[in-house]
Amino acid sequence: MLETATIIEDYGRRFVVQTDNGLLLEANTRKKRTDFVCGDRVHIQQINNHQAVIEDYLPRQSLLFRQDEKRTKLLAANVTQVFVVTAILPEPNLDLLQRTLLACNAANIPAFLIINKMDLLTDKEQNREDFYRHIFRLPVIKTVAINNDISDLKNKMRGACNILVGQSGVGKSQLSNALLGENKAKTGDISLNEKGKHTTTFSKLYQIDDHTSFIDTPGMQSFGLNHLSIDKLLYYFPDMQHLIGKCRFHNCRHLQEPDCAIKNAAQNGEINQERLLFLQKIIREKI
Ligand SMILES: Nc1nc2c(ncn2[C@@H]2O[C@H](COP(=O)(O)OP(=O)(O)OP(=O)(O)O)[C@@H](O)[C@H]2O)c(=O)[nH]1
Ligand SMILES: [Mg+2]
Ligand SMILES: [Zn+2]
Repeated sequence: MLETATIIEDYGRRFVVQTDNGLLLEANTRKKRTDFVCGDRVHIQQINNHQAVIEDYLPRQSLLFRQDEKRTKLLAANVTQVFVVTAILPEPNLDLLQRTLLACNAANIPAFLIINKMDLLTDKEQNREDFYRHIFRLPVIKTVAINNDISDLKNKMRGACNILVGQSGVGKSQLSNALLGENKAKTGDISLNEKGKHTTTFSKLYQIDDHTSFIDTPGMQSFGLNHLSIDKLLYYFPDMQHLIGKCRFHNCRHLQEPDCAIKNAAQNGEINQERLLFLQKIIREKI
């Protein structure tokens, strides 16, 4: 008999599921299927007291994923809010950040930006916060995870299925522990992370209360956007959306074309020059 469960730990091919009766089971897939992900609601066949096979997933409310030439990497299913975590240290990877936010917009999942490690603040950081607000038009939440200074985050998460994503070492697992009020997630030293070693190696879904959950994920280094089509790209740039359809050519790629509304706007300071360069970089990847 099939039972319904939720994937709460995701090791790629191996999973832990929680049945609707609260039972935790190790689960594998049939035929090496890899199209399941943390947050998925699934039908399972229980094998014994601690093992099950995942048969299929139920319709998804949302799906966050990245895609490069080689493969599609699912990040989470059914999340209703994404928290993109940055920190004062390590230095934010702006390319990764912008890509992540494009993917959130494309997946139609509201995003928030976290600046963690505010205890390490310097003057430079103020500019960065303004930049984020201006460019991404997103709520910015400041936290100090090590001091459990996360009340804004907790409020924003309430009642939603949330996910923490971002580069390695920004404090996603430290935030997870602060949210849970106990040290369940392993946290790591940044110096190790800088050598490319990620502390968190699998995604895990935690329940805060009956209506609130979040997923802690492994750090990301890249974010492929192969799945976004050129003609829809501008819709995912909140700072450029108003210029859609204003270029001389309807199929303008905003590169060499004359009378390009995007390039003009960047020239007169209406949109940020770095954003134009980022847009052009993404477009060049697609032609
Ligand atoms: N000063 C300071 N350090 C913090 C804060 N939050 C986290 N850290 C430290 O930053 C380091 C990395 O934290 P993690 O939570 O492991 O980072 P992560 O984002 O989960 O990293 P990955 O699992 O590799 O993706 C640890 O040494 C934490 O103690 C903070 O608010 N302030
Ligand atoms: Mg972690
Ligand atoms: Zn144009």
